[in-house]
Order: sequence, then structure tokens, then C-alpha cells
Amino acid sequence: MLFGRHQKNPIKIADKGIEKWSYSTCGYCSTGCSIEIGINKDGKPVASRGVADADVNRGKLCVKGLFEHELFESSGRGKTPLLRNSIHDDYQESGWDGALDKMAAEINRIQEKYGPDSFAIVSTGQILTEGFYTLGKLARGVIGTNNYDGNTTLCMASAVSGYKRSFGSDGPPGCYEDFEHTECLLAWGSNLPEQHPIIYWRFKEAREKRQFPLIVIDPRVTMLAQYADFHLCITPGTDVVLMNAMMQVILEEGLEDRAYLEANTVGFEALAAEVKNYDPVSASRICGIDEDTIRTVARIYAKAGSAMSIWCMGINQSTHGSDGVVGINNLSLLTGNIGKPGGTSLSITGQCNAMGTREWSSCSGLPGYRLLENSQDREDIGKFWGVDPDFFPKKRGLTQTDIFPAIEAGDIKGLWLVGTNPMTSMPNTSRIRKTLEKLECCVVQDSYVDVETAQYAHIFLPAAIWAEKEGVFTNTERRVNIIRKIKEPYAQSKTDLHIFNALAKRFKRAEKMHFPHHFDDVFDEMRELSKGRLVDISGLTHDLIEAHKGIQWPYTKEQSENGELPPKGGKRLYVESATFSYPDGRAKLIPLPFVDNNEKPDKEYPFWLNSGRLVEHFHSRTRTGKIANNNKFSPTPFMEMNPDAAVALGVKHQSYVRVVSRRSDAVVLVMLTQRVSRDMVFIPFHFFDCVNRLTLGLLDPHSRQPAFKQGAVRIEQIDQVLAARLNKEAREF
Ligand SMILES: Nc1nc2c(c(=O)[nH]1)N[C@H]1C(S)=C(S)[C@@H](COP(=O)(O)OP(=O)(O)OC[C@H]3O[C@@H](n4cnc5c(=O)[nH]c(N)nc54)[C@H](O)[C@@H]3O)O[C@H]1N2
Ligand SMILES: Nc1nc2c(c(=O)[nH]1)N[C@H]1C(S)=C(S)[C@@H](COP(=O)(O)OP(=O)(O)OC[C@H]3O[C@@H](n4cnc5c(=O)[nH]c(N)nc54)[C@H](O)[C@@H]3O)O[C@H]1N2
Ligand code: SF4
Ligand SMILES: [Mo]
Repeated sequence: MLFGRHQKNPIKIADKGIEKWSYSTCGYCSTGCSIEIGINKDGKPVASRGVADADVNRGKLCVKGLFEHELFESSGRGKTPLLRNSIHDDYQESGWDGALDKMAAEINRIQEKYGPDSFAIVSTGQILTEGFYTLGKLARGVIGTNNYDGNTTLCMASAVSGYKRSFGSDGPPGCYEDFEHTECLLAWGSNLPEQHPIIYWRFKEAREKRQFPLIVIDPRVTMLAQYADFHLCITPGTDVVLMNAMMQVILEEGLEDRAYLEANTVGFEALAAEVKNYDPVSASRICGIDEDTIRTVARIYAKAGSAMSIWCMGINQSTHGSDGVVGINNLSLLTGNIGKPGGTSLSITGQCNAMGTREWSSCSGLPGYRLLENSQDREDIGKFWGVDPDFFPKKRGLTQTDIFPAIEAGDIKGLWLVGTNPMTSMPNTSRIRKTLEKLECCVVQDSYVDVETAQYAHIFLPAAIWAEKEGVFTNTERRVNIIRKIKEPYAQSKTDLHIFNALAKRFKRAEKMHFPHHFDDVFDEMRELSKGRLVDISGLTHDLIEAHKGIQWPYTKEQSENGELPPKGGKRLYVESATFSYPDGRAKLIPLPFVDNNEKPDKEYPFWLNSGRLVEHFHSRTRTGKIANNNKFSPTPFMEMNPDAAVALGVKHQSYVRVVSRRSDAVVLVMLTQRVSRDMVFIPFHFFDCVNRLTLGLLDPHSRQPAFKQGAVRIEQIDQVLAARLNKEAREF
């Protein structure tokens, strides 16, 4: 038999007849790559490429960005608004006026009957910032529900909470350029090569030019772990113990930066007293990392001239998520690694505009990192919007993870979901299904009508997707970049901004308020409100952002008037001494006693259940599941399992098994691999009715983020013929 290329036709690259390339920013992950879409003579988007002189990606894109032009016409797009009285009826097509009239009437009816907070709104990290800002104005200033939150509670809440506790405000202080300066990188629960491929590439290029140690803390052998000098295969949910033990070593050996601590922090004594309880030997019994490794890693980290930590969902999605973030910040502060090149504590964000919602959506407060709890902030925004400040609640309402139980309890009767798919993404699917079934009115505003949650809605609003509209995203390193319109919205779909404005018009309270229709005018309001804040964007304009292919905040009006180049705007936060966001300018060192409270494997459920992502798919696959060059790499739900564990159970590679937790069960295909240890299985969360049927989602007490990464399951053998048939039928259904 012959193998090799000579049997095949040579690869021919078809001429796509591109007439122009249009600028935009990728709409998947938070890396924030600048992208150009090739348009042919018929005005059709036919190709995507990275923008060569964009600082973030320098010409590169990953497998998702490369096929993003196929999104616009991908299957399942919502064409027209849909209505029905009961979720057991079929949907009827509707015009926009009819759908929005109905929605406004339902909001009024529910709020009059059950009170203003009985209608909840859950939004996303994936629409444009101008849309977020407008939704915030509508939710806080017009509809007036305090139960308004975003899917960022599943994602970034622990990072936000940890930054606020340590530094007095949200806002990641570092940037990608820090890889070019650092002498040591700690990566906590982040699978950078798959989830942020271009940030990974920036890191890798820096490390190829100048070797520095990489220490990866992850219970799974990710591609990043394979590349590390030290891979710390930690017991799930115990990172805080490792951090405390590292701090003990640092203090014991006098490796802390005394001068930095004295000038910039409070709370040293209490922290030093707490970490005394975590000697590396006792800690090793909890976190599974041996004493020598703890000591060595602590020394390498603390002795480096500059050292940085990055982290992602392995830290945030835990019952110790917020504490984990504070622990990382404690380590950075102890060693003087904040605000200097290569020394930082950088939360890797998730969705393309997770930062935009944190800054401007008013989900957890008011725009520009303002707080509902602060009377001056309520006063200022009330005046600016033309809303009586007393109309604002004086305290933040429920988070997404508390909104669902409140529906279950009957306190919330109406729900508006904007750009999020909780049927697939929330823990404990069957409980979510029952919860959604209780709603008197559920509105789903999504670009895809085949999104699972639409099966439980009364009103479906088709949203224009990504570059069918214009506005900005903010990426992981606080860089604001612009999405330019590549084509008109699909079928009858409308931009999110248009939908918010059109709904506002239907409420009396909005009559005296201003809801600008043009995204430039919305941005002007944000610029004005940002003056003098940490998130100062008063020097930015949409055109300036495009000219520089993304600009980091802060970038003030004074800087732009002085002709200062945008890169000088805001590479890093907290560069000057004692400029943290607490009133005294000092960061807080916070002691972190460890409370062991996760669901853990036992006799009945002997495996840790870990879940996460794959490079080719994005979340619930409404997008990547439709694009052949993404979907083909993993079209079926599967589970990584260790070969030794499989032998013990008699489970075969590529056979189907039933995975059972205390909640429910799921059928998956087994992939045997050493990526996971004997007592762990890993299932990607991209598939509906799969891993989230099993997850428990205990909540972090500070951030209310679910512990998606820790749970316990058992594996059962099943009839292979039946399983294959069910799986095939399920996919064809
Ligand atoms: N291709 C692709 N890219 C994406 C996304 C996507 O869906 N697809 N989603 C985007 C979004 S919204 C997000 S939030 C990010 C997520 O990006 P990541 O957080 O990097 O991805 P995950 O796979 O969810 O989890 C990361 C790692 O956490 C580890 N982990 C589990 N438990 C623990 C623990 O107790 N301690 C530690 N230290 N680690 C643990 C897991 O083994 C896993 O390797 O990716 C973004 N980028
Ligand atoms: N087991 C487990 N579960 C997890 C996680 C995990 O690691 N493990 N990770 C969690 C994390 S970090 C996250 S971020 C969540 C994500 O969870 P979701 O937010 O539910 O996931 P998506 O599939 O991204 O949903 C976004 C929706 O917005 C739609 N959309 C896209 N663009 C637009 C637009 O421009 N306008 C509108 N209106 N809609 C649009 C998409 O079609 C899609 O239906 O999942 C969480 N769930
Ligand atoms: S790394 Fe993220 S932003 Fe860049 S092309 Fe890939 S998905 Fe898009
Ligand atoms: Mo996320």
C-alpha cells in the first residue's frame, strides 16, 4: 500500500476574488485579535486573516478566528422574532413591533403584580460595549429591576471579587508585554495554548528569545503543562493551601520585598500569622504537591527579578475562587510584583468582551466601576442619565447563580436572557430545565434560534451577530478594540443596541431620558463618564482605536491633547507607589484560612469530575458547531480517562460509558489518555445534555461563581449497540 502526498492532488489555494479587506476584532475569546475579513466583488465575506501590525496578534489568528467569516450565514441563525403563549405551543412569527410590545407589556404586568425585582435580566460577555452600556441604562434607569446580572458570574466573578478585595477595584493590572520582561511565570488553572492560543504564542515567542521558568499548576496535563519546567498536578480545589505554603517559605527565608510592602500595603502581620499554619509538609498532604517542590517553586518565584502570575477557570470556578485570586495577589504583593514590567497578577479573561461588561454594563453596579452602595455614584449617574438617584437600589441584587434559585422559589416570574445559553452552560441541567419551565415569561435574545434555551422561551428576539454591527470590545490586557460592520444584519435580525433602544421607547420612564441610536454617541457618554476614573477612556475615539488597532485604558483626554502616543496610555496599573483604589492608596494583604468544602470522590463516586474546553469549540457550540473546520475535530461528546483506571474497570478505548453523579447521568465516548490521573475524568462542556447534567456547582461565598471544576462521579459500563444508536439518534434529532 502506498502512503503519502504523491497519491493526492497537490493543494490548490482557490482565488476567492477578494476585492477589499475590512477591519474588525475577533468575537470569540478575550485575547482580542485584530482580524480582517476579505470581501469579494458581490460584497460577500469569504476569508479571514490576522492583522499584521496589530500589537495583540501580529498577523496571527487561531482556528476559530480563521473561519469567522463563515459565521454570518451559518445554520440556525434567527430570522425573525417569534412569539407563543405557552412553551408547549409552537412559535408564531412576529414583526418587531409586535414582539417588543408584547415584551414591554409582560414586563409591566409581572412587575405590577409581583414587584419590580420579579423580572430578572441575565446578559453576557459577548455583545458590544455600547450595547452593554445601553442595556445597563435600560435595566437600572428604566425597568428598575435589581435582579440584573451576566454570565460573567460563571466566568470572571471570582477574579473581579479578588481584585476588589486586594486592590480596592476591578481591573487587571498587567499586559501581554509582561511576558517579554518576566523572569518567572506561574500559570494557575489556565490552558493557554487551547483557550487563548495567541496569548500563548506571545508568551512562547518571548520565552524562545529569553529562557525563563514556567510553572504550571493544573490537575490535568494540558499542553501548557507539557511545556512547563514544573508541572504541579494539584489536588482539585486546594490551590489556596499551596499558595499559603509558598508564602510561608517566602517569609521564613526572608524573600519578601520589605520596602514594597511598607510603601504599598496593609495587613502584613495578620497574613504572616495565618501562613504560619501552612508548613509545606502538612500542606503537601492536602494539595498533593510534595514539600521539596513547594519550597523550590516558592524560591524560584520569589528570587526572580520580576515574576508574574496568570490564572483562569481552574482558579475562578471553585468554592475558593475569590480566595484563590486574593492568594495570587498576596504572592504578587509580598514579592513587590505589581505594576512593574514582567511583575503582575494578570487574570486571563474569557469571552471577547468579558471586560466590557465589567466596566460598563452596570450588572454589578453602575457604569465605570461605580457602585450602587456609594451614594455619590448613584447621584452622579442619576444626574447624567436623568434618573432620580432614589430609583437606584442601594445594594447590588442577585447574581445569575442566585437568580435561578429565586425563580425556583417563585420570587422571580420573568427572565430576559441576552446572549447566553444557561441550558447548556449552568450546572445541573435538569434543575435548570425545571426552573425555566416555571417562568411566566422568558425572553431569549440570541443570534441563533436553535440555541437550547429558546425551547423554554415565550419570546425569541433574533440578534445581529458580531460584525453585523459596530462598537468596541475590551480584551484581557484592558485593550479597547473596534468591531467595524462587515455586513448588514442577517434576515430580519437587529443589533442588540437597536433592540435595547426600541424596548426603552415602550416605557414611560424613558421619555425624559436620552437613548442615542448611533454607537459613536453612546461611546461619547461612556467617555464622559470615565473622566477621572480608573477606567478613563476619555481620550479614545472609535477612529483613534482603529488607527492604532486597539488602545489600552487608561487613556485620558489630557494624554490625547498632549499628543501622547496611545501605547503610553495604560500598559500597567498601580505603577506609582500607593496608588491602589482603596482610599489610603494601599493594597490589602488578606489571610486565607482554607475550608475544605467541595464534593470529593468517595467509595460510591470514586472519580473527580473536571470540565473545560477544547481549542476548536466555543462554549455551547451555537457558532463553532456549525462551522465544518471547527466542528470536525470533535463532533461528539467524549471523556478523557486514564488507561490504568480503565483497565481496573474493564472500560475500553472508544467505548461508550455512563457517567453518574448525585445529580444525573450522561453517556459519553471514552478517550483513554494520560492527560488525566487515575482518579480523574475530564469532559469538555461544549455539548448539550452532557457534563452539566452531572455538575453540582457549589458557589464561592464571595463571588457566587459555581465550582464547575470539582465534583464526584462513577463510571458504569453500558450496552454498546444501544448506546451507539442513542448517540446517533440524539445527534440526528
Ligand atoms: N477554544 C476556546 N477558547 C476559549 C473558550 C472556549 O469555549 N473555547 N472560552 C473562553 C472563556 S469564556 C473562558 S472563561 C476561557 C477559559 O479558559 P481556561 O480556564 O484556560 O480553560 P478551562 O479548560 O475551562 O480550564 C482551565 C484548566 O483548569 C484546570 N483545573 C481544574 N481544576 C483545577 C484546580 O482545582 N486548580 C487548578 N489550578 N486548575 C484546575 C483544568 O484542568 C483546565 O486545564 O477560555 C476562553 N477561550
Ligand atoms: N461544566 C462547565 N460549565 C461551564 C464552564 C466550564 O468550564 N465547565 N464554563 C463557564 C463559563 S467560563 C462561561 S463564560 C459560560 C458560557 O456560557 P454561555 O454564555 O451560556 O455560552 P455561549 O454558548 O457562549 O452563549 C452565548 C450565546 O450568545 C449568542 N450570541 C453570540 N453573539 C451574539 C450577539 O452578538 N448578540 C446576542 N444577543 N447573542 C449572541 C450565542 O449564539 C450563544 O447562544 O459557561 C460556563 N459553563
Ligand atoms: S485567540 Fe481568541 S481572539 Fe484570537 S483568533 Fe483565536 S479566538 Fe479569536
Ligand atoms: Mo468564561
